[in-house]
Amino acid sequence: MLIKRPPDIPFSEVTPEELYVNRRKFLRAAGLGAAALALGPGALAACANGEVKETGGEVLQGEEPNSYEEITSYNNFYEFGTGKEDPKANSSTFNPKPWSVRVDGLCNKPGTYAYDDLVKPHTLEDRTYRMRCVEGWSMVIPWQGIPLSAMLKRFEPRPAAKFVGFTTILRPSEMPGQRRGVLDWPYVEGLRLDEAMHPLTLMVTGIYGKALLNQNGAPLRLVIPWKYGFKGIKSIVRIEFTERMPPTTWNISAPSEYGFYANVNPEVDHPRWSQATERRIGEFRRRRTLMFNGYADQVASLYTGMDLARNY
Ligand SMILES: Nc1nc2c(c(=O)[nH]1)N[C@H]1C(S)=C(S)[C@@H](COP(=O)(O)O)O[C@H]1N2
Ligand SMILES: [Mo]
Repeated sequence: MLIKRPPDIPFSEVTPEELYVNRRKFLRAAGLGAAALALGPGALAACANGEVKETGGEVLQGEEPNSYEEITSYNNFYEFGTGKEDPKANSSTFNPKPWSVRVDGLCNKPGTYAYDDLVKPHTLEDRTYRMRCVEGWSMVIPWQGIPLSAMLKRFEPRPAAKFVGFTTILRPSEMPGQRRGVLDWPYVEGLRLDEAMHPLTLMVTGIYGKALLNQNGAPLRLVIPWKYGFKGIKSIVRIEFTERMPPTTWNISAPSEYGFYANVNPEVDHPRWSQATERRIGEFRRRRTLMFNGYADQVASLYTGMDLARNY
């Protein structure tokens, strides 16, 4: 679905948040909401370069997106401090331009790719996803980005590649958290290649149609909506195809608490707290957490035969 805007008004003068929320209300009023927004990934024809289309990540009844203010002021990004308000307060001097990503490991097209080379060949898609943090809070976020599969295919992963690892920038001069040993820096994450290639997995460039702010992981960050938020590594500078499972920062930090898979699962508690319910930012009553964060129909088959309590 194309986001139509009046031809004379530059995008920057439209308030994206109003545009998105009003469009949803309109769709719902027309009785189209669920159907129009529940289209599976790839259900719509690709459109020309630079345009935006909306697919995948159905928005359910009673789950309005969080506000731009909420999404950009309540964050986890330990490079800028451990408090929820620290990333916004401490990231204004971080400079994500210019940006490039080193691609290496088991692929035929390794190299250092400039941001524009990575992003420009693709159509940006709008995907509103339910997001669940391992600490027990959640949001609904209108991401904008590129299916990770489309980006990775261009590097031609070799058959021996079974995993893909990601690394956040190491820049202690602009990231005060990296001047302290709270975590092993740089932050690293990883996915099994089939998880990385799943149509829901997104390399994100924006929120509400605006370029990512520093606190949300500018200029490129991952989003895997059926996994706990810590898998969604921010400010990525390296992508590596590997045969073996790559190390992941929270697993290194506390292996008995954070595994490699980190699939949202209300039945598998964190050793120090239950994962059965969550607090949606902006709401008072807790919600029940959904298996695979509500994306079980799309992703459960990735884990057939796996013991999800062991592979947490
Ligand atoms: N590099 C890096 N990426 C990170 C983190 C971090 O501390 N450093 N925090 C993770 C956690 S725990 C969560 S919940 C999400 C939060 O993303 P958001 O602030 O955009 O909502 O980012 C993830 N990505
Ligand atoms: Mo998190």
